[in-house]
Amino acid sequence: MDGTEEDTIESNEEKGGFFSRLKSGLQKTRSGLAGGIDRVVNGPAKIGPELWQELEEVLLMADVGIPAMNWIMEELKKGVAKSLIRDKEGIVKYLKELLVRILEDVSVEEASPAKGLCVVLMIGINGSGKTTTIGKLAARYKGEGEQVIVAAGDTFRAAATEQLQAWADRTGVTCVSQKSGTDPSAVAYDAVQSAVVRNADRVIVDTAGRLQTNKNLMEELKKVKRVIGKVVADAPHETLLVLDASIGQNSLSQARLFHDSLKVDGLVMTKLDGSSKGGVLFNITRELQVPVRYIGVGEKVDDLQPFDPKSFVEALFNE
Ligand SMILES: Nc1nc2c(ncn2[C@@H]2O[C@H](COP(=O)(O)OP(=O)(O)OP(=O)(O)O)[C@@H](O)[C@H]2O)c(=O)[nH]1
Ligand SMILES: [Mg+2]
Repeated sequence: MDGTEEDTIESNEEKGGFFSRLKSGLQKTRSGLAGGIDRVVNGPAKIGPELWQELEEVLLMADVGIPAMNWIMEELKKGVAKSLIRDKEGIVKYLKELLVRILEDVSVEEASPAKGLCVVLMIGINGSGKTTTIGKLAARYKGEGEQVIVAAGDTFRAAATEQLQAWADRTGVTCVSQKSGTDPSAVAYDAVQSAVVRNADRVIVDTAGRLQTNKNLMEELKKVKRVIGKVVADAPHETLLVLDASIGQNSLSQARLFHDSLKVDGLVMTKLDGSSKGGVLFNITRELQVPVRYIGVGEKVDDLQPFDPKSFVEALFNE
């Protein structure tokens, strides 16, 4: 066996590992969404109003949301009218394609610059998983050979800096921080400045996450964004909103608020492990037209992966 083959097998195994964790993490969402669809399709109703009604209910119960549900139902009916769907099994196949389409229609390439420094700003309410995600991302990019700096921009919560510093120590990246209570935009400024000086590849800026209803938070984050742009003209290259999947529809209203104030480039869905509300991902993607970039299925460093619409839908439907 030559090196290339070994590499392929190894990376497949890695994928398999994450895929099976994703599958087991999505178990609750799967039993609600795919399980519900399965019951409807294998039930007595023939293709027609009763079956459509039952499918609508399953989609809504799974947190897919009304707009996405309406679109899916319209497309399914069109599929039947055009004879693309001929039987009830055909419904499942078509529905999976529609779900993938919702996620793929917005999945654009990561907006990092072709070369040079990439600045990532991480935002989201408290407890959503920002700091943990930064730790996981730092490890990932470091592993790809990048020089990574993380910035402790959450100067509000006690121990936030220590938490990020611990991730930095564990992954062997530099953490830029200042004392508690410092203006977070000053920390971000310093971090980006020192990244420029050191010729680093990536800066990931952590932020505080008090409740989104707190207007000051949005103003503070806007300032951080502005200040970063003063050091590097087109930075931040990526503003990533971290959302806790387990809170279901609430994450949609959070996402709207953050997107309105800060223009989000991508989403990170954390805590998909054990959540029954994974369906909300379709709702948010479709409404905001913002792609999911990463998904988290656990607390460990390798429990974060770039988001792939097809594998996600596969994991949702396959036992
Ligand atoms: N099960 C699970 N837990 C996660 C995941 N991502 C983060 N967590 C946990 O969620 C908790 C909160 O994560 P943090 O990274 O501290 O969240 P934060 O957004 O930085 O919170 P604040 O700093 O308070 O704003 C921690 O206990 C993490 O270990 C995930 O994908 N799955
Ligand atoms: Mg934090």
